[in-house]
Amino acid sequence: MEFVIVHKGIKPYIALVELNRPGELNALNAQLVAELATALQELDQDEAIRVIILTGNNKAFAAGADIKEMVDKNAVEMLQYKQKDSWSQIRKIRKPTIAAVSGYCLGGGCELAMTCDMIIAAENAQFGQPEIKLGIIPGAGGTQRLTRAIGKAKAMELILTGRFISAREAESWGLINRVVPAGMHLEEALRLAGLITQQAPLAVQFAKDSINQTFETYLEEGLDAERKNASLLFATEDQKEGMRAFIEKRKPVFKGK
Ligand code: DAK
Repeated sequence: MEFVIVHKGIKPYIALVELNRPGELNALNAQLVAELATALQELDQDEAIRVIILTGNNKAFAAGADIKEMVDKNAVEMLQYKQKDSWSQIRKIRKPTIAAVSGYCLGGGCELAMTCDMIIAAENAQFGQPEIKLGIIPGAGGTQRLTRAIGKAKAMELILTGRFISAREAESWGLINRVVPAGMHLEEALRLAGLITQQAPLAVQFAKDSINQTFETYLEEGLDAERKNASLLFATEDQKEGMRAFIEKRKPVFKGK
């Protein structure tokens, strides 16, 4: 692989995957993303590995999708962009993934970090979705994952202005797990990964799968399920009792029926 390096054996059960295109601040071209998807899929099948850490270099985790590769593409070519398959392979990794971020984490780079299950950032990290400044919008999940992570108002602000936020701000907004001093992000990611490797591997994978259901269920489906459950409760004695007690200005006596 040219743009991705896989390190095993640093600590038991942990693999470190390093993005390695430093001259372009790890800009994500199709080859890099394809190599990354292949590396992650192989590690997902490797019984000796329980947690995967994804990192860049000190200056950049990744400064976004490769603008030079995209500049002349038309809409149809973007819809058929090969990267799409690689991104969906990355999203389907079953083992827990931790992004260890230093420096720029922008656009597709920020989307890649958000695809990971947890994010540890060095103090010099900067996060942002600056696509708007290029006349486009995030196309690898940014509008969805950022909104789920930090809420609508703040996601609107970041995506509509394209401004960068510091690691501290990202932490206080709930985008990342925590900030550590510059240069300590890998050590902290390894420490966190080490705690997870001590747990039952299948339980860890099932927990990840269950937590991700929260994000993979559409709001429409969520609202539908909520409405059905709320309506169903009108078939219980406790609903009648609770509402009558309110009207009769007394305490309800609930029976669980
Ligand atoms: N793409 C290509 N090259 C990049 C790059 C990028 N995203 N970011 C940096 N580079 C290159 C620079 O061109 C420069 O190369 P040379 O000129 O030396 O050949 C080298 O990396 C060093 O960058 P700078 O000289 O600019 O370094 P500075 O420290 O001065 O500035 C910076 C660092 C991060 C502030 C600056 O490089 C920057 O603003 N970079 C672009 C950040 C950005 O706009 N990121 C978002 C990219 S758009 C979609 C799927 C995905 C996407 C869209 C659609 N579909 C499926 C529809 C995603 C889009 C994006 O991510």
